[in-house]
Amino acid sequence: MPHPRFPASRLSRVSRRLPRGLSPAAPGFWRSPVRGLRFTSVLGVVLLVGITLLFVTGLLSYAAYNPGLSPVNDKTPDKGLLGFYLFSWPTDPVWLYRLTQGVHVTLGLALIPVLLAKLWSVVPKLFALPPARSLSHALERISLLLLVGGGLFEFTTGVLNVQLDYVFPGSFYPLHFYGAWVFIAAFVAHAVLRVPTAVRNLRHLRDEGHPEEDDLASPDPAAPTVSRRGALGLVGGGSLLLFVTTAGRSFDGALRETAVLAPHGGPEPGTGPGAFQINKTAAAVGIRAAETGEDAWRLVVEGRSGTVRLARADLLRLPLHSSALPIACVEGWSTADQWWRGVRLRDLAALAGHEDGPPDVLVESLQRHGAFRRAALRANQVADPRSLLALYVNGEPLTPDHGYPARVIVPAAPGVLNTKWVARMTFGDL
Ligand SMILES: Nc1nc2c(c(=O)[nH]1)N[C@H]1C(S)=C(S)[C@@H](COP(=O)(O)O)O[C@H]1N2
Ligand SMILES: [Mo]
Repeated sequence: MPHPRFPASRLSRVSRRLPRGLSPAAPGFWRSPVRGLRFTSVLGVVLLVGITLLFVTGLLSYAAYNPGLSPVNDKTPDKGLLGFYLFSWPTDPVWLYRLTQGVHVTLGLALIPVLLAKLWSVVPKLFALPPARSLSHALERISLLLLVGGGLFEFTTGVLNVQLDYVFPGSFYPLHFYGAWVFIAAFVAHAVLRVPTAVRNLRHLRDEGHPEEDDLASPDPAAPTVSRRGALGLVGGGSLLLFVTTAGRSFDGALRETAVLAPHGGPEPGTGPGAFQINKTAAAVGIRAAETGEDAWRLVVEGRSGTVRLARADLLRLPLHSSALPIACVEGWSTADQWWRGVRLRDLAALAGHEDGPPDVLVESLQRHGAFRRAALRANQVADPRSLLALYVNGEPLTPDHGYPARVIVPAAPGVLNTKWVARMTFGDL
């Protein structure tokens, strides 16, 4: 019997607006008419391509650190078998890391709307009961948990690292690296199971209505407020917006200014020869002018034949060479080629007694604290004639923020290997 204060006509109006089932496990709870196999399939195929590219460029980035070379470079010491693919990172082409890491970070950010839309599109399945109908169903659901959890984890840690500038001191790399393997294992299993369905559904993208056996479509859809194509357009528009407000970080000049969402985007800092992106300023890491002046600073070079101490004036008397090389940071930003001038790393190796082909080198900064005060370079990087201990950039002495009095610059390497404010170089097989 209708409640006296709610006449039958009003009651039915109210109940029409309420979801039929109140529990999210009830099939009628999720009523968006956009959900369905086709919507999920389009997003799934985009993610299949995108995440594969993210995984490959991510593994490349890890390899670019040369983690097998020295514990100093190794951000993931217990990688074990997962390091099976590591190789000596090459020095050609000089823009290699600019490209791989620019793609990794820009694509990762641009895929966020696609990932979220994909999760939204399958969310009813995550609530479905019973939790498992059979062993294979249970396994599938566990793999889905790893997939969803792994995906959210990888995107979140990546964004935090790029946006907040090292919120995970030293621990971001293992988290992101192990997370990537868990995620990709679940992703491959999921892709193998689902790609055939997705492809079948994409063939009929233009058809209206829902394909047969569409277990993602609501059995009781609400009236549409946006078409499926409109919803896809929104997701694509969101991705495009993220793309155009991020990609500029990999370029100079006017294009960089379009990178409004990126922490190291926007206009170049300052003007003049040192006016290109700075990772950490001298002040930020506690480098004082008193320790970098002509009287105070000495470069200590150690090698087979002992120890050599050089003032900046001594370095300037050695043969100087120029190289046009970019800086490319793991955070995805990079600069165009800058003109560096300085002493070849291999000439410094020779000075320390390694005339017959340079070995690896451990480079240490004046900087006393922080993860990036030391880095090891492989013999192939030391041997490259373009690898310098730079004293000048763009025709002027290095600015304090770019590493005065001397910094390393190596072709194709991640920014982190280009140690600033160098104080000591130890040549020898590491
Ligand atoms: N001593 C020292 N060297 C360093 C760093 C640092 O924090 N300390 N940052 C590294 C990183 S992560 C990058 S990307 C480059 C950036 O160089 P730039 O600031 O001259 O652009 O410097 C590298 N060299
Ligand atoms: Mo960096």
